[in-house]
Parts: sequence; structure tokens; C-alpha cells
Amino acid sequence: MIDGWPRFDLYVITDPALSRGRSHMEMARAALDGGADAIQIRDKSSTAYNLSRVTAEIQPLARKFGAALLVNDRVDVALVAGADGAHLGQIDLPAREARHLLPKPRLIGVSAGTKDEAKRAQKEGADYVGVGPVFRTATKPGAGDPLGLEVLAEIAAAVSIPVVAIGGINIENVARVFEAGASGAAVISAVVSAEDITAAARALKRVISQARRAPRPAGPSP
Ligand code: 3NM
Repeated sequence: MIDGWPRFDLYVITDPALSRGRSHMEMARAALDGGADAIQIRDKSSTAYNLSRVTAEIQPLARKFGAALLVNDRVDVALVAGADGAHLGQIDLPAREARHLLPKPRLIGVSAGTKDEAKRAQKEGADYVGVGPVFRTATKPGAGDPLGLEVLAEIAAAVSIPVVAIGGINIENVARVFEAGASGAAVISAVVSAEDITAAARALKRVISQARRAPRPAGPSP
């Protein structure tokens, strides 16, 4: 296994609904070229057949870049396609059961919007939690009101597994989620809706690298 793997610094989610017609492969390749550390294939309308083929095609590319490849919701697809893991929502398979199908070192991520959900995910063996929506986002209409940076910081302090912040993250605000204690930033529109996906990923990655080097403030900002 690659030293320090998995990294979640820049976690790009490929969603064809926001991609200006670009395929999962085109999105993934461009994002990896721009330095994405993890790619999640998210496609609520695709068949299992297509999703497994697309995932299997992208997996060797992700491996070449040393990036983790995850599938949204579908443990079965992740397994069949040889992906590195799956990302599960609160209504998907429980992490503990999913682990039987995806034993370590495969990755299981769980979405959490509260401290309790994050702690439960950790207890059930999740490798990381996706916490959001941190900021307002139009990408997931049912995501609820933004949690804000203070709640993000509280959740990050409550668990020892990596916290990947999600929801409305862009070049302007990405540094603040790392200051709040996140280990990664997951984005859809800021990267896959950009005209130049590689440039958008690269710009985010530059700011993330700076934020990661900066000393962390003692607590949430006033
Ligand atoms: N999950 P964008 S927010 C897929 O809060 C998703 O769990 C969220 O898209 C959550 O980067 C979200 O375009 C959408 O805001 C993220």
C-alpha cells in the first residue's frame, strides 16, 4: 500500500448531472490530473451494469495516480468492479454489515450530519465520515440547512477517524474547513462543473496544501 494512503485532501465526486455532459471517465481523468486524492463515482440514475463497467474502467487509472476510488451507495458495485471502497448514506447498508462485503483494506465512508451519527459510524468501523452540508449547496436539494464551521469542528473533535467536509465547498472557503479540523474536502460542482476540471482541481489542491501547512487555530473562530 502507498505510504500515507488513503488521502482525502481533495475528494472529487463525479456526478453526471453537473458535469456539462462529460463522462465519469472524463471527469475522473481530469480531476486526477489536477491532483485529486480520491474519486467517488456518484450516479443515482445509472444501472448497476453501467456503473460497474465505468468503475472497473476508472480503477486502474485511479491506482496509477495513487488515488482511492469509491462508489456512492453501491457496495455491490464497488465489490464487483474492484473499487477501493464505497461511500454510504444514512439510509444505505449499515457500515458494520457493509464491512462483511468490503473487508479492510477496502474503504467504507459514511455520511454524517451530527456528532452522534459520526460517532456511530466510527463505532461501526467506518474508515472516514463525510460531514455536511457545511455550506449551502444547490447540488443536493434534500441535504438540509448548512451545519456551519462550528458544528464541523465539533464533529471533527468527537471522532478519531478522518472527517471529509462536504457541501458548498469552493476555492474561497476550502481553507476554512481544514482550519475547522477536517482532513479532506469533498466537492462536486466546484470541480466537475468547471470548464477546466483539471485547473479547478489544481487550484483547490494548492489552497488545501497551504491550509494543511498552516498552524491550526486553538478553537473555532469567534
Ligand atoms: N452530500 P457541491 S452535500 C453529495 O451534506 C452531497 O451529505 C452532501 O456538492 C451532504 O460540492 C452534497 O456541489 C453535495 O456542493 C455536494
